[in-house]
Amino acid sequence: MKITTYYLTCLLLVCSGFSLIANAAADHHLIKRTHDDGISFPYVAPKKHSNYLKKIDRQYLPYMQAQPEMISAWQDDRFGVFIHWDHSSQVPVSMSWGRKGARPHHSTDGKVTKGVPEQEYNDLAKTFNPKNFDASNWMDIIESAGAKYVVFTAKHHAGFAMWDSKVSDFDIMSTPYGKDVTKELVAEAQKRGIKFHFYYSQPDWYEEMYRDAKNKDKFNREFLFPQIRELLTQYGKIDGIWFDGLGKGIDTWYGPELITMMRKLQPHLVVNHRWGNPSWRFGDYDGPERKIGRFQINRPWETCTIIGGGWGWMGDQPPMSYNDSIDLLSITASRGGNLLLNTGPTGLGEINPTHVQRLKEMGQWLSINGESIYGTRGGPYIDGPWGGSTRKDNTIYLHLYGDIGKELSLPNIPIKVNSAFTLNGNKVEIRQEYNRLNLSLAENASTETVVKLEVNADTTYLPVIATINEAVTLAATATSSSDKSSKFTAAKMISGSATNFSEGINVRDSWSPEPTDNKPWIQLDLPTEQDVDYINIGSQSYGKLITENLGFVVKLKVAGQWQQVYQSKQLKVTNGIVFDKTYQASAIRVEFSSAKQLNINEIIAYSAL
Ligand code: FHN
Repeated sequence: MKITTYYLTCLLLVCSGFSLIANAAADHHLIKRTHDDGISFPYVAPKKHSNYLKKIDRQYLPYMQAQPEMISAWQDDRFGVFIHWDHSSQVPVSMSWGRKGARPHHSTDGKVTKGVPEQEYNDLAKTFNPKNFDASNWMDIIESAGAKYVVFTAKHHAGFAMWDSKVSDFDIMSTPYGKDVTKELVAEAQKRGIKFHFYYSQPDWYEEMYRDAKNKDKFNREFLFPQIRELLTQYGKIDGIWFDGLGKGIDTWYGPELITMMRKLQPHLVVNHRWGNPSWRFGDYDGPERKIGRFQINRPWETCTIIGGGWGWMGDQPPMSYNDSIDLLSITASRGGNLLLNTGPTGLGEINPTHVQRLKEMGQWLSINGESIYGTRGGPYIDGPWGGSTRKDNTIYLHLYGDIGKELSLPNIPIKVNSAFTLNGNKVEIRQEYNRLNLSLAENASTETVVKLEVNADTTYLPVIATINEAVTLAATATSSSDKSSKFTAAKMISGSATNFSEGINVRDSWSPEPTDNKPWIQLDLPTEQDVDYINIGSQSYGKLITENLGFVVKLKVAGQWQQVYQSKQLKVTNGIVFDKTYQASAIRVEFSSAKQLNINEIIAYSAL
């Protein structure tokens, strides 16, 4: 059977290859491969990356990437929990960014006007005594979430070391607590088979050697390298290092030499891309932050974001909604990425009970649907407002997080579907008719609906299948009932630029109405009438809980007349909508039930393929 599958797969490849060549013959530029389409194999690194490799000492080359099997195992894990915790967790401020002090070699240095005064912030080490910290309880929580790895802040930008460091007195051993919490956490994770990665900020806003720009060599040799060596020799098997270099170039940290030292100490390490400038795409995976990455299956990637509040403890902020947490996991996996979801424990060492509850609920969902996440890869369908797909061996999983009702029609897959059912046990009717795959569910789809398609070939080599045409709203003109301020205008939402600085990055622009606006709406006028089958409405960002009952209706202007085509009782972060038919629309209008907590960063309409 395996051989048949193999030859069938080869036949598929040849057919799809011929069709590509046939098309390309008509349009030769299609054959040109770019590193940046996220789909072409093998992945082609940017020129600045490959040119840099030509210049470095050859001895470092074998260490610049993880072993392929380690990367594949990391991708199989799919879901990790991020923990931001240090001495500053005693006060509800943004870790490091909440310190009103120097930020050497950062663009905001000398411009900080708010926060806890530097000395007061640093002196929090003198009172740090997390007497309720329980490493076993933390790892039980991570295990109950269904997470397979943990990334723990060994040292954040403000320089406090959460382990017993001989290189610095600004560490956990110099606090009233005086015990090595890192040692306890690593041991508990190893006991459970949970993989352990250290988050480590190379920039160090406390360490004198770092401040002195003339002494990069001294800082690297006498501080950075020794601290990394400590983390990789004091705690047994470590699975990864998660650098946070704030965009600085790879030579700032003597990158090739550093990674060689690391992999000689722990050969199986997986390392992210922030030991160089992220755009050079060094490291083993890309790392979009506070947003879900694009559909990318030719290079590993991981989205990191907050479950609620901020990175470190910023007061007892609630987590995102359950639906948003499952959407986040499903959309990320469908696009080919891992999800790293952060919680910030308190200064006493407690994880917010509402975060614990949400993580456990994610674990319950994974106990039923985990086979559609763990060990899978993104595709073969490219996601759309309807949902997305993951694949493994002879199985395709359809994550129907969009509001499709009971029916969905997708472009057909070039292999036969032998069976179809939802992972929570309902029958699904599948009709493969020529170039369409049509499915009918027994009940309306919801965030939790995952359809399992068992097919008669290995899905690994299936070419990706697009499901949506180009967005029809990119050149739209946006107007609104009101704009909260010049920072939150309807036009800015269309531009999609990111100019708002938040905890170290710029987050996407968005629209909010004036708080007093009791009939808020936003309208997109299209340059010409367009076919519209789908729409995606993006609000807030993952990690913000919408507590308001925020309902909305969608209207389309068809033949000059407004028609209400959709309504929802509750806005989510990602609102994918599949209309009941194709509409020829010249404008789109979304009317909301309240202005409270209303913040929209995306309204994109598409026609179906
Ligand atoms: O500045 C940090 C921030 O505090 C947080 O640690 C995030 C996590 O990815 N990284 C930096 C911002 O990109």
